[in-house]
Amino acid sequence: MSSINWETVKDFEDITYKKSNGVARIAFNRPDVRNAFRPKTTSELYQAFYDAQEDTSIGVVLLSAEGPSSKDGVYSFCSGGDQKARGHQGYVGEDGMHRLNILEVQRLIRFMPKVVIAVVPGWAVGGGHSLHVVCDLTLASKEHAIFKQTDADVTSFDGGYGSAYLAKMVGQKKAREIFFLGRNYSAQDAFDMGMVNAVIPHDELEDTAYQWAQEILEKSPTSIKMLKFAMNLTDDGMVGQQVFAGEATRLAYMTDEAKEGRNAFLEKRKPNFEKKYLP
Ligand code: S0N
Repeated sequence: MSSINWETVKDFEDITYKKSNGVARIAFNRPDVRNAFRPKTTSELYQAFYDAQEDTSIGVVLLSAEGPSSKDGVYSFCSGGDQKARGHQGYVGEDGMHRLNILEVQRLIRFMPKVVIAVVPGWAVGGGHSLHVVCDLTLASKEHAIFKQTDADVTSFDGGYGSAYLAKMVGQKKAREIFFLGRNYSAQDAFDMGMVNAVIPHDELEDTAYQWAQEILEKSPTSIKMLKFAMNLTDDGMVGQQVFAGEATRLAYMTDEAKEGRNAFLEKRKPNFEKKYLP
């Protein structure tokens, strides 16, 4: 039983969203379908992640899952796209529109200036596997976590972070094995491959994730943000550079030079930068 004093932020249908002491917890809440996501789920995920990103009291986000299933007691993190919500052109929302909005959630996780930890209590499959890959850290239940890629079984595949970035993480041969054979891997297998940071006894999983978050919260927020963006940059091309450079600009705004540049413009005079060319 977890001792964390979570406070619900907002009632959603497909997810739960809570906060406690600098940590946000966003959790899938469709355990009877192994926490598969439909367009409503991804829309709610986006809203919750965006709120966590904008909340200056939040430094770490846990992406977790409710469970186990009421039908058979099985735990899951997420089984990817809901195959029942799939039409001929992709996943269909309640409004009849086809969307690929899980990729927007992936990008929010990837580019948000805060650490996101995947807390995997059970199955992490298909697009659910890809979500753990895109998170900054992954903690997995020793007893119940199973990692599996079914994308090539159901012709609903992630050719972005879920596969190509996974290959950077575990190596090309292993990534190809994971996708081409679609086997089950235990938490220990995933740890040995380098895609899981720690294997945790199931009953301690959430408390451990919260503890990791508290340790991260003791560090310098600017350093954590710049380190995350620096580590992303080499794999994210010009967008990675844009995100990193945006933060460099924000830091530059805090200098006397920046104040002088702005003031000179507003006062219609030439700026005096005092010519301090630091080495
Ligand atoms: C998770 C698995 C391995 C669990 O097996 P297990 O324990 O034997 O349970 P089941 O009896 O199979 O399932 C229990 C109940 O849950 C339902 N269910 C499970 N998964 C799903 C699902 N994904 N969608 C809908 N329902 C699901 C079962 O039907 C069953 O229900 P009942 O009790 O009523 O019979 C196993 O369940 C499994 O393999 N699941 C399917 C995993 C899968 O193939 N997921 C899709 C993979 N693809 C993606 O996720 C693509 C994601 C995506 O959207 C995307 C990504 C990148 C770029 C584009 C896109 C895009 O939008 O297309």
